[in-house]
Amino acid sequence: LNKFKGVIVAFYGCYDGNGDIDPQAMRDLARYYKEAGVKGLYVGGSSGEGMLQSTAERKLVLEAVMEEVGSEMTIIAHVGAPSTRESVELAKHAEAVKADAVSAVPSIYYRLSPDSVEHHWRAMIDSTALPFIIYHIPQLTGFHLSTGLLKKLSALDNVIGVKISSESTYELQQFKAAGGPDFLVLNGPDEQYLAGRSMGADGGIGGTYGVMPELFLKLEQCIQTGDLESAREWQGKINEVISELLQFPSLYGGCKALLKLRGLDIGEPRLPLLPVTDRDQEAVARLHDKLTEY
Ligand code: HMN
Repeated sequence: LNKFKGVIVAFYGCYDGNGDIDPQAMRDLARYYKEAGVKGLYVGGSSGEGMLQSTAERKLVLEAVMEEVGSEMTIIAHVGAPSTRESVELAKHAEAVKADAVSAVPSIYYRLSPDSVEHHWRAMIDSTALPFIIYHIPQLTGFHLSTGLLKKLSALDNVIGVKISSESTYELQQFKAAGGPDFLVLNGPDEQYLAGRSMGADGGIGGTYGVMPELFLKLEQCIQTGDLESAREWQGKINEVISELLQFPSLYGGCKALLKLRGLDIGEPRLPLLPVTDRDQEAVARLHDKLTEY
């Protein structure tokens, strides 16, 4: 399970000037993370805008990432789609291109019973031999995973862990206790990486890691060596950046504008996620300067 522990970057959607998927930009971005020392990528999740892409596009994205870094990094494919049918299709595709694991949110839009969500996840879990990581993000999906259902699912052989993006470290601890020592718990809220790790998370998957991978790697390093004071300092610096990013018209618009100043042009987020405006450029540049100081 070690390959899933630590800092896993939630990979961004990469588009060209027409708003189409840009495989070359995907490859460049994946290579950039590999060179920064990141161990794994979470592809097609919230940060990857998977929910805003067609099934064919999502396959293209995963293929580009696999071709570039599939043999060098841990690749978790987020395959959750509104319908079970498409989620299963994407899970099978992830297995065919040799991703290391699949992961999925519950179906979105309809109010679903726990039975329904269980069924949805089970269909994906049973459709491949790949490890499965449950994705719990109730503020976006509207579905609140109970510790009971988590316990039931964690007993299945393929289910190796949960990515928990709810902002409760109590719930995180409860999930860890329910899953047992060999069950992975991955922290979702980047602002609470240190808190999540101290309450039992084995690492994290995050949407802001991608603009400052070095800082998250340093933070993780401090946690591993038990240097809590430095860890708190790094988390503080990270949170200054996140607080500013959250001021932009969309978080990912801000992240992409920032990466552009680092020489990585991955386009704008797909609408309805808004890009930054001309007015925001100054703030982006200030943030970029701040990051280069660290
Ligand atoms: C993903 O699935 O791509 C992300 O890892 C999701 C991740 O948990 C993010 N949560 C949300 O977007 C709600 C966080 O990284 C979040 O962006 C960050 O903590 C800033 O608030």
